[in-house]
Amino acid sequence: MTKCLISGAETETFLSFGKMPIANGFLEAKDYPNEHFFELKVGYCPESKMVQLTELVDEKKMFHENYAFFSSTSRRMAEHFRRFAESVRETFFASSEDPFVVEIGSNDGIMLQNFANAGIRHLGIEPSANVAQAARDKGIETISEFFDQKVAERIVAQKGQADAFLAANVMCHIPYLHSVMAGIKTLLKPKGVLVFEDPYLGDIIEKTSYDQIYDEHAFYFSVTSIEYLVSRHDLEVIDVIRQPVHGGSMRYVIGHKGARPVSENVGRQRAFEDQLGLHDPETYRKFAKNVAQSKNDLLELLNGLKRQGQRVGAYGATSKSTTVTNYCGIGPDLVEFISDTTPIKQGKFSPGTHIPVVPHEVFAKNPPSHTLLFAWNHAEEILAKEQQYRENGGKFLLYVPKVHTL
Ligand code: DWN
Ligand code: SAH
Repeated sequence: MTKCLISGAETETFLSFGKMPIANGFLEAKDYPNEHFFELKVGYCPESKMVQLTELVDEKKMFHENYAFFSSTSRRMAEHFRRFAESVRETFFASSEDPFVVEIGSNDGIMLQNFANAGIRHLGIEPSANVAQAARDKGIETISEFFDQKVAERIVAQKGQADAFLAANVMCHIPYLHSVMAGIKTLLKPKGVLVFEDPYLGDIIEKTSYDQIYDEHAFYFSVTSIEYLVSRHDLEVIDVIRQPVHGGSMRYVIGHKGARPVSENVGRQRAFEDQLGLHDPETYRKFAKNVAQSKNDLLELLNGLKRQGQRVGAYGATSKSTTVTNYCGIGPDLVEFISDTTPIKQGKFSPGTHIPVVPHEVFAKNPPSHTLLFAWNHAEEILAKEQQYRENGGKFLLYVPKVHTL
């Protein structure tokens, strides 16, 4: 039994994927003997309703000067963050004379560039030094640290309080969320807001998108579990807005308790979560069964194609795919290569099962008959780009929400 990182109550482990490597640990063959493995297990806390990993990897093993994920690899995500920034400015900056925005997990500046370019006071907090440097190169003020309460207090002392505190796909990465929330509480002006988004538990359950579960994602949030967390810091969820990105995300808007009106969306979504069974342990047992079924279906498809002598490649060396390849046992015998546009991943091998990662040019030059879409969350963008491949008879294989061929 493991204690909930939010409530301290015992969690109920409902799924184990077995031994897993670091999801973003793309490596060279010479480093195979030193590859780090841990047990990937997920639990549910009946007290806080928080779904979470029950064994964690040290953050310094995941976020460092060779971090492999650069946010600006997706055009659609750049557009998403442009609109995100615009809505924050329009909704929350109107009455502020010299607004100040802080973002954690700011990566290569995909969101903050929109504030920097508009001359708005900003600060990025990004522990992975290489992506932080990419942001600085674009003129975005960034410090390379892990955000917590201490860092927050220092920022307040040096720069004053913030109008908006932003976080996209990072809050769910931080196990010490009480320290983070205490820091945000001190950092926000009286009318200041925390706006953050992460993959939504409701979507993960409904779509069996089990590949969202990997070392970096310590939590799988719902409106209910976020309300439990923030209420302990005298903060309040004032709005929730579903987002289509990353396979289904939720944006949470949070303010000091009583400082702003609460939208009807909050109660509505809470009721939806109850209906969906997110507070019923049986839902998670069923999810575990669906995950096992998805694995069987995918292996049947890949083994069938192999027997027919078809060539199968993959598209997008995602963090998520590390869970799929290691849990299903998919190595270079079933998937020839993974095409990815990120230079730091190219020429390396995927974590655990060691599939070669190649530049897109390799895919384009000699395309396989079938392509497993590991970056299924970017399907719209990728299918539009690869129209010619499909017109020439190439097929995409997907496994969310069910295993199917396009
Ligand atoms: O939460 C997280 C999200 C935001 O990003 C992090 N923990 C890590 C990372 O997760 P991921 O690696 O699963 O993210 P993506 O955005 O699904 O990764 C897409 C990958 O596919 C990147 O390596 C870039 C690549 N790609 C490509 O080769 N061609 C992407 C597109 C759109 C393309 O056209
Ligand atoms: N916001 C970007 C990047 C998400 S990847 C996007 O949505 O595309 C998660 C990022 O959070 C990584 O760049 C990682 O280095 C950063 N991170 C992890 N722990 C953090 C912490 N404690 N404080 C600030 N950033 C953190």
